[in-house]
Amino acid sequence: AKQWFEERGNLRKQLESDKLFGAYKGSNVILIQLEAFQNFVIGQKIGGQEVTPVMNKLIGESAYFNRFYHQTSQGRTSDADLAANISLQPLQSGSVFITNAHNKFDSLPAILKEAGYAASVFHAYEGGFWNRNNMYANMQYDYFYNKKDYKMNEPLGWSLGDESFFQQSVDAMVQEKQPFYSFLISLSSHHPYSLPESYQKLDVGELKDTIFGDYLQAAHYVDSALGHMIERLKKEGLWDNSIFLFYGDHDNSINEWEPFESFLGKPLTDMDKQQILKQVPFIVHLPKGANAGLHEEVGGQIDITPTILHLLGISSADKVMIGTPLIMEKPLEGKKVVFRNGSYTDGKVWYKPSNDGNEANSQCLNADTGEKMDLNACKGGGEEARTELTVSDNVISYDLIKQFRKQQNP
Ligand code: GP9
Repeated sequence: AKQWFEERGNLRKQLESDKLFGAYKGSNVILIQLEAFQNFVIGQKIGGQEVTPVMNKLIGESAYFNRFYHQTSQGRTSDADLAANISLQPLQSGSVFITNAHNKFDSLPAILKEAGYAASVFHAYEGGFWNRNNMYANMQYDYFYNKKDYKMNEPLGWSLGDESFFQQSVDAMVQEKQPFYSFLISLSSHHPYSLPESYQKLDVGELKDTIFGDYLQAAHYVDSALGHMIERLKKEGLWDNSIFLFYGDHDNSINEWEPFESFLGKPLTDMDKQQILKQVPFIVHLPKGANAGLHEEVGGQIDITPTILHLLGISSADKVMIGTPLIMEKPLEGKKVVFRNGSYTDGKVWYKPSNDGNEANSQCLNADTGEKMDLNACKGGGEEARTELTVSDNVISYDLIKQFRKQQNP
């Protein structure tokens, strides 16, 4: 495992010669993880209304990744957090936040603090959920703003509405010494998505009172709350000196495809469904709207921390991380996104490992059409995917980062 991570670190080292390495040195970082937010709603309309008008507009002045994937497993929201802030794969079962909260990790907040940043995490729910209290202390956040720190002035669903959650979180950011890292985890768009009638601003027609219709309403509400947060950041003078990023944590667990098809206005192939299930948006707004544009190359949650560190010019060459930076002058060739079940995609192929352990029964599919391809086209990649999962599992299960560091400084 040590050698594998050293090689990955060397690759990131080479990428430091890229022009964007350090281009946003010293900026604040505001990263938002949106609950169950999938990519398929972006740019779509229902009943003539845009589902995500704020995001659609923001995309015009941001880097937007439309082939970006969540890499979660059973640990759901906590797995997304692990991938995004620690750049390791989740375990096959359980949640690393619960099973390995006392490990040594190279976390984004810890690295940023070493570089002189303040680091806080915000989530308006019980601090003990997903063992966050312990995990966040270990990740070295200065402070975890949880339910007890918020005024419950907009009770909604499990807790506080995102509108108020975002505003109260900015209240805290304004007080923070700069530069700061703020990580926010939203909650209002949690399954089963039903919002009070007065919150349902979209006319979803016959989807009204279905779980899918409710999901669209929830996405619309989150989009609007995010818009108000952006206005507020501008007013507080934080917008132009911050890197503002958000992504979805995982799929929405709506397992019937008919409403997706009627919403998207087309029948969906198996590959379409696969892509929809795994794709979450990743949108990066850089100060002054610089480096905006559509990125069609693949990326995943594991790449978020390396991307942020690259833009800030903080080397991650000696850190135990899987990901590679996604915002560079020239995207990395041969980039692959590996999923917990051993699948991977590079944008051209989609590899599906067999369930019976017999590689001959694995499938290599065209990532656009789903057409079967010669398995050899996925062979090397399938092996790389297995290795990535194994080395990540070993690092987590045997707390190897502690040992690596002991070997470096005995
Ligand atoms: C609760 C929230 C929900 O704090 O993060 O997590 P999920 O059920 O989506 O994993």
